[in-house]
Amino acid sequence: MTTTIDPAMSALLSGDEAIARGAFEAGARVATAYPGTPSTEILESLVGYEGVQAQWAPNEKVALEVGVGASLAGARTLVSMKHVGLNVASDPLLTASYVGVRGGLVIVTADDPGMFSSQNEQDNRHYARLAKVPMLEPSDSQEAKDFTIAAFELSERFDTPVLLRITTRIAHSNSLVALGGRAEHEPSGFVSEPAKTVMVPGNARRRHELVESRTKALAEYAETCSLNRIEKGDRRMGVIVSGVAYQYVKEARPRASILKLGITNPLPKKLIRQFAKSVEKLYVVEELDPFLEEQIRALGIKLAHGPSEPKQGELTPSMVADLLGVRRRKGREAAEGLPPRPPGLCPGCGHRALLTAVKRLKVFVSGDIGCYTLGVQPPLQTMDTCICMGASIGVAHGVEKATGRSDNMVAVIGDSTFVHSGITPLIDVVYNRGATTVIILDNETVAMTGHQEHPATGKTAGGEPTNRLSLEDVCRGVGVRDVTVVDPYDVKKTQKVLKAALGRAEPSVIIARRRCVLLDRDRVRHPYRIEAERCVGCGQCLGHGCPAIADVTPEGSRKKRVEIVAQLCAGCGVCAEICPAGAITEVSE
Ligand SMILES: Cc1ncc(C[n+]2csc(CCOP(=O)(O)OP(=O)(O)O)c2C)c(N)n1
Repeated sequence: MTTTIDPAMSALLSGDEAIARGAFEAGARVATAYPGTPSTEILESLVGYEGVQAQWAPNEKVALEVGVGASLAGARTLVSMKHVGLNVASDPLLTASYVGVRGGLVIVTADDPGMFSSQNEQDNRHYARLAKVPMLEPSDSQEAKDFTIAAFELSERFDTPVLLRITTRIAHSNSLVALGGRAEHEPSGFVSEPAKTVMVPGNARRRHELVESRTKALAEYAETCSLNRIEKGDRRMGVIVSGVAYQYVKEARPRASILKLGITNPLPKKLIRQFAKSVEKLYVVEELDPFLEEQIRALGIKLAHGPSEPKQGELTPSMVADLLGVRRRKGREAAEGLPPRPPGLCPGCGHRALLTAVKRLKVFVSGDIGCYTLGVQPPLQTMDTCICMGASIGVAHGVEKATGRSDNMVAVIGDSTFVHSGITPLIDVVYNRGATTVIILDNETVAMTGHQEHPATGKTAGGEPTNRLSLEDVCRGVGVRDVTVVDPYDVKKTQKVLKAALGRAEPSVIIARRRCVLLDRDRVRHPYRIEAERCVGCGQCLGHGCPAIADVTPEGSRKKRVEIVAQLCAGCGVCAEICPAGAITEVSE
């Protein structure tokens, strides 16, 4: 599948933007997603296209369920999420596979090998086999667009949801894309057909039969379709490859013969055998798990390399060059020798203020996923667990049930994460007579993934006003009687409220509400400074890890010397609050 690009009708797009463009051109009517790196920009980009109803869902499961509904009503629908999002959406996915579609249903899973911004690096190609749905893997932005359109067509032709898998490099790399017009697809409307859409066992058994025959038909289709192609080259070396690894193979061995798989589930076995026969030495190059390799070996095909172990981290062009025996001049890797720069909380971040109060209480902190997870780093070090989105409350409740105590621990969870999957575990705490203290860090946005809206911000994906979910009302509604809202900048008061909550024999929720400092940049605040004469050199202001506070202690000195970098200071005043000597003051004009 090669596209000739007319520069006048093209644009430089990231893989994410190209998928959005593909959905638009394919006539998608509905797009729904939950943010997550590296998939977020797909929906953000779709918001800008007329004719597509693009919206954020509270979580990925809901996103997919909305997608299933829209598809069953005949609309072409795109659902996008990061790899771990598919775990959340896996329940509807596995049965949506049985139900099939009416309007094409394309589900994008954006995997993150190397964990640039994720809690694990699972290889979601396994989901395609598990759910028995076709999977397409583009290798650049042009293919990201073309494969999206092809995925809608496949979905309707074979009555199946289609998984489109990208990885961070594809999602976030830009390349030229030929643009086309939109082909409108009028939704047919919902037609009642319980045998197809009501998955009671009797119906599901019949649908399962169809799923198995569908897989056979898809495998047959994969043998000849243009998404899989052989690039004939030097027959001494043949490489089977998909996704971004294709680019690395082309770079390392431009003359090798290549079987480029655009469909990685189900595999075209005859095509693979035919290719294997046509080359002397056969290699499989892939990132993470030996997903293709194991299936190819199971066909009895011999490879030129030994069985691969599951890999960790991203594949790099130099790793592929090594794998294919390319002799390289020893140079430095691009990132070699650079100091590591882990992300940190911003100056003025309300999360830091809140975690400072938590740290002082020396409690066990059941953490969650969001900017506040960065509190695990020194000097704050106020995070004892972090498993997956929404886990903080359940984990805390488990610790409480195991130890019989709730006065020495808190659960911390962000506003978006609470809406995503924190409400049901809070119900569990109430239902099972727990007394866990839950802190919702409400910065009125999804900060971690780049400031998206969510139900408690009162704005839609397009920034229009909508019904605002009240976190207080939700907590009270599920039965928590002790709900308090605090401003985390007020560290002393927050600490007091926290202490009181820990002493209660019932569940408490503290909503620490402070808008994300990056969304509040227009607000004029004066920086703070340290009055050297009053500073006692205790170093307590350094303990909360604000990047605007610099340790300038001369070597050998026991007394700390500290300075505030005015250009970085956001003027939150939290350091002034925690300074025991009153040595930090606001700079007046
Ligand atoms: C299942 C799943 N979906 C999406 C993500 C990506 N992600 C990480 S944190 C986060 C939400 C953070 O928002 P919030 O809880 O409000 O905290 P903030 O970053 O604003 O402090 C998201 C969407 C993820 N890690 N797991």
